[in-house]
Amino acid sequence: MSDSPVRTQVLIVGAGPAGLLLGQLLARAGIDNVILELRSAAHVLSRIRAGVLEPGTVALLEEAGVAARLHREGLRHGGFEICVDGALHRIDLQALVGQQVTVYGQTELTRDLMEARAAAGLSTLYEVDDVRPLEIEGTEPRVAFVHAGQRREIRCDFIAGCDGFHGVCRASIPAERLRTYEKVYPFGWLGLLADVPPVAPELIYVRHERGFALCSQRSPTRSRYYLQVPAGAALEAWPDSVFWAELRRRLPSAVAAALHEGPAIEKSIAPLRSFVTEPMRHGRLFLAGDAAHIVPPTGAKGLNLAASDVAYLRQGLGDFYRRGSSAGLDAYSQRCLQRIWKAERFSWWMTSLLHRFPSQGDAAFDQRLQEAELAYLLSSAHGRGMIAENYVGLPL
Ligand code: RFL
Ligand code: PHB
Repeated sequence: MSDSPVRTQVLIVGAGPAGLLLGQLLARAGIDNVILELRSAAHVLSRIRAGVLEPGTVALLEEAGVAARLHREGLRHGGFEICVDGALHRIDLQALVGQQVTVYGQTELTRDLMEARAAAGLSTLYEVDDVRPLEIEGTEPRVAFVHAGQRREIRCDFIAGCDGFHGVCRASIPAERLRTYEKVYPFGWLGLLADVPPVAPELIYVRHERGFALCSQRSPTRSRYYLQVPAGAALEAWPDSVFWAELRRRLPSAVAAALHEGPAIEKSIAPLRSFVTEPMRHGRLFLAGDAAHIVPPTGAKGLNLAASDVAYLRQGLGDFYRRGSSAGLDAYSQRCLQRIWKAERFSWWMTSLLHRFPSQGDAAFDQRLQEAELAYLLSSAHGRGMIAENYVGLPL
């Protein structure tokens, strides 16, 4: 839909998973909302990102009424492998914590949410420009933007900033009201998507002296692989043949022998960073998802954190409209941040444990500690349990 009312209850900026999921949940609670998205729907769907959903995220998608295809096509995984020195160690999620994760691409999830939104006749404006949240400190905020060459404004009760790390919402909060925490890693992930069967039934996280690698998947016929590359690496240096050869070198020989190669249908490099903004609210503007925080992808937490922010925000807004209570909205930032910092810790820790840090060439001590920590964790039921508990997601 491309009609645009002049007023709505919640104006959502960004049609990524956070914005779309919030819109769907609010609509089901009878709360009117409009989404403004900078890019086209096709562009949003072309971004290949997350693949692993926690059970809590799946439950939220069920509540939003968008989980039918996910249940049909998503792959339920009861464990994953960590490969150290060529040996595979299985983290048995089912046995350790009695839960599974679902492997289902962010692209598919986004498509399901977009279709549900269109079917419900909810208003989404794509390719909007120059989005500006205004009067966020008062009780009548509004958002100005340009759509189809025309300057427009929508008034609202609340603004949800779901516009990702590079969005405008965080930037529209006075800098002195925010504190940010950031860590940039000296490497990135080079990802390749190909229509070949996955090399193994479950994901394999590989620690290797040449650098980290990850074998993931999207379906029985589509694989997603990642390689640690130095920060600033150029995509041109990684033609498909070089990618496959390097991946083989980082895999144990029995796994490498089972690898199916095929032409990349997508290939991109993502820098790795940890980032948190505090607080996640200013006046009537609430930040959710990547707009407020970033984790390195090693723990598979980014999309899942976006979903838990949305769960808290939906609750706060629901209480406001149903009962006239602001308590949930007032507690929003703190509730989110408690969970976020635990996921930040886990993601940083998994990243530190499995990647090769440039300084390790001479800092052999750090490398030995990394090896000792891995050996300890993998030999300890408590160690494996800690990994499993975090991987399936801490309670909301
Ligand atoms: P998004 O997806 O960035 O969506 C934000 C949307 O806002 C739009 N936007 C604007 N709209 C209007 N006006 C503006 N001024 C705007 N500026 C931006 C953007 O166009 C976009 O459509 O944020 P959201 O919704 O918070 O979702 C977050 C997730 O996308 C992200 O956390 C995950 O993809 C992270 N992630 C993973 N998360 C997991 O939970 N499990 C994983 O396995 C996983 N793997 C990954 C990942 C991220 C990766 N990359 C590329 C960073 C693997 C990778 C490689
Ligand atoms: C993915 O399939 O894209 C994926 C899976 C697990 C991760 C990160 C990315 O930890």
